Amino acid sequence: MTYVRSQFRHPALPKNDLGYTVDYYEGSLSTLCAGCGHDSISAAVAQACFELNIEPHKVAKLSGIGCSSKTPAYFLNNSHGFNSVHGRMPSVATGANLANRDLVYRGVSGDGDTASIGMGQFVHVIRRNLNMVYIVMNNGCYGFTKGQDSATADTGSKNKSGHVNLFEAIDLTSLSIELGATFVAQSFSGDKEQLIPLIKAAMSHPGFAFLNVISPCVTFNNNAGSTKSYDYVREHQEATATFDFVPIEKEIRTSYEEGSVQNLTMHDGSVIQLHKLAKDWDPLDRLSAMNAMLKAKAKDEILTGLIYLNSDSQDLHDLIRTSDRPLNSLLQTELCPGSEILDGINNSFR
Ligand SMILES: Cc1ncc(C[n+]2csc(CCOP(=O)(O)OP(=O)(O)O)c2C)c(N)n1
Ligand code: SF4
Repeated sequence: MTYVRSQFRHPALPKNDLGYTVDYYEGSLSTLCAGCGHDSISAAVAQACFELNIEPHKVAKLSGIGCSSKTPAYFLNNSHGFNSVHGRMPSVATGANLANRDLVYRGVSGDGDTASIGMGQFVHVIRRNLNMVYIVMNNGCYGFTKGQDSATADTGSKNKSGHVNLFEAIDLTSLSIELGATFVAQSFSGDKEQLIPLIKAAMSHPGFAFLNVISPCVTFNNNAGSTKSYDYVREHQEATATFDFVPIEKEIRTSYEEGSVQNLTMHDGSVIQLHKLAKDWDPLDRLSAMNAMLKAKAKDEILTGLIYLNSDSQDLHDLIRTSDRPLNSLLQTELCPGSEILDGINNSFR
């Protein structure tokens, strides 16, 4: 690990449509262990925002506590950020999003942060369909507190200290489909070809977009016998489809054979192109997505790619019919209906 980052940038570094180079989307130098999967996910987030021409000041990064929750410091230095309390990122995200719907909300959490202390908050943010991207950097352990098994550790998985986990794993991906998440994907930190377009699609989704990313902890859970090690995931990863994300203004060009591609048009007109590999699976059908997850589990496979998309998603603002203008920009005169109308409302409850 090096603590010195060169300030030199090649003058021919490509610029995006806003005139920024990718380093404008980077953050501080990471202090995570060299080889930690979380650093690859941070790099993928920066690359996705660069390619999508996102203005960093239009993004809010939120997290809980853990090595994973430290990562927002390592991408998008020019964005808003809030490193909250262990497991409590969803409620902070909900408050921020309700106050200002004009930002892109990106939550980062760990499997400990989400599947144990934060489980109550996680399930409720899903049912409310908050418009945010929620990334779990899933290493099956509590990296930050020295590698104890987390609730996503698979039954029979062995950690570095030789302890074998006896308990059933919580499968966050299946759980989020069950609870009504409207965009659900699964990926691996070592597969940036798949991860970057998935992050881009998640950011274009109007509603709760969940990304469960297996992200090996090289220090505490990368040993033989672990089911969240680099070797195990590479051997058991089973992609549902190869995946392209075509933003709204770009022309769709495909090199796939006709008939083998499924185009999923998103709310804003951008398109997800799926070249399907998995048979008997329809990403627009919740039951089919659940079945695909169960079948993969029975075969010890880790299904990756876009698992489920609800293209009719209505986010929390749509559901509770808030104003199109962000609430934090409304004046008191616009917010207060006046005592006559308030009296009428009060009388209607009598
Ligand atoms: C209320 C509270 N309880 C416990 C802790 C201790 N603690 C800090 S991080 C963490 C778990 C981190 O694991 P995970 O979310 O999986 O992230 P990782 O470090 O593996 O990326 C725990 C138990 C805490 N900071 N606050
Ligand atoms: S302890 Fe594990 S999760 Fe934490 S930085 Fe190191 S490798 Fe990553």
